[in-house]
Amino acid sequence: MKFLDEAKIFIRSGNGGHGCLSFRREANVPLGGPDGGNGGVGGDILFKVQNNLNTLIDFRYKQHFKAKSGLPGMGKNRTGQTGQDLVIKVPQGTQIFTHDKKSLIADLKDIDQELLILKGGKGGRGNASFKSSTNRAPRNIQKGEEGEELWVWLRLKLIADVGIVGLPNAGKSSLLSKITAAKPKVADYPFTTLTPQIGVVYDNERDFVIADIPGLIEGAHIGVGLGTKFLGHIERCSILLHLIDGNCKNIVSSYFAIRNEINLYGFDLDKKIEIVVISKSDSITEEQVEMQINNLVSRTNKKPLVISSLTGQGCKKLINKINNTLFEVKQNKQDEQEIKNESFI
Ligand SMILES: Nc1nc2c(ncn2[C@@H]2O[C@H](COP(=O)(O)OP(=O)(O)OP(=O)(O)O)[C@@H](O)[C@H]2O)c(=O)[nH]1
Ligand SMILES: [Mg+2]
Repeated sequence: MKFLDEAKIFIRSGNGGHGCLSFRREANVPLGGPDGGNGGVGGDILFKVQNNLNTLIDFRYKQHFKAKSGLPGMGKNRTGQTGQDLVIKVPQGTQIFTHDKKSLIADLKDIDQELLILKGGKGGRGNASFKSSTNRAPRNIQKGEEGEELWVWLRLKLIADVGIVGLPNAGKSSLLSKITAAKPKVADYPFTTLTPQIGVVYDNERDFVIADIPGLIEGAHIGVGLGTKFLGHIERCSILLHLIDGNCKNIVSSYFAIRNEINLYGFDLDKKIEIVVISKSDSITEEQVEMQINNLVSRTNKKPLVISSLTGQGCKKLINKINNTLFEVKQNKQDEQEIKNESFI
């Protein structure tokens, strides 16, 4: 799966129903008069922010969205049925742009926020509504108004739950491809990954989104390597997964090289929960693993997890750890919100 943060879709509101041409016809009622009802209003196109969505992937499979048209008016002064609105569900943070991507139509920031984008066409007037003192039997009707249509771009700033950070070649993309369906480029040279990649980990309905960004090197914050321009993609993550190559000569300096860049970047990135992971365990001996762990713990007090994306060793444990941590983060956020609400009362 490619990093999907854009989708182009076609939207169309419903047409209004036509007005009806009809006259009252009943036994013993001569000159019954006009009784054609108005057409129904066409359905609107609305966008709604949905809590459990994280990507725009659904729009890869469906690009055309049309609201229902209003039905025509009928005799006996009956108004046509209103066309049903179409509510398009999008993830929080979705922005809607015009087809040329030049102007922003809407910025959907809040959960449950709902926004009307295209209004359905008005229903046409039936002949009954044209009746006047001078024209008692009008034969004119009005057609329903056409719905509006538009191609729009949806854009989503990547909101991953977990962001993988690490030096180039640490095995970040390999991990992403091991635990998600994403197929990022993996190669034995630094800066293989040039743009952020995203994947979804499906774990017994506790899914989470994980982002892989290009490797960081010392001085990234002043633009060395690919700089820190991709760190923006993980500003909203709850967890940073700090991956360190088990083969590295000095695990402590590798660890601090990345921590330093994170600290210097700002935007509270350094306050995020960090899970430290030693990668490529299959390529080193158990003694070397032990040594790397001890070195790291003695200097940083961080107990790392150990994985291999090649054999899958430790990956399940890592997923559990991430899920439990995400659960705690959500719980804490909820508690904070409740405390805020209580103090408000
Ligand atoms: N033996 C072994 N090799 C691995 C493992 N994970 C990654 N590698 C190798 O390490 C090299 C770098 O892997 P990538 O996944 O591209 O590393 P990256 O951190 O995404 O690199 P950049 O995108 O350049 O920052 C590749 O040659 C991988 O095959 C692992 O678990 N075991
Ligand atoms: Mg990579």
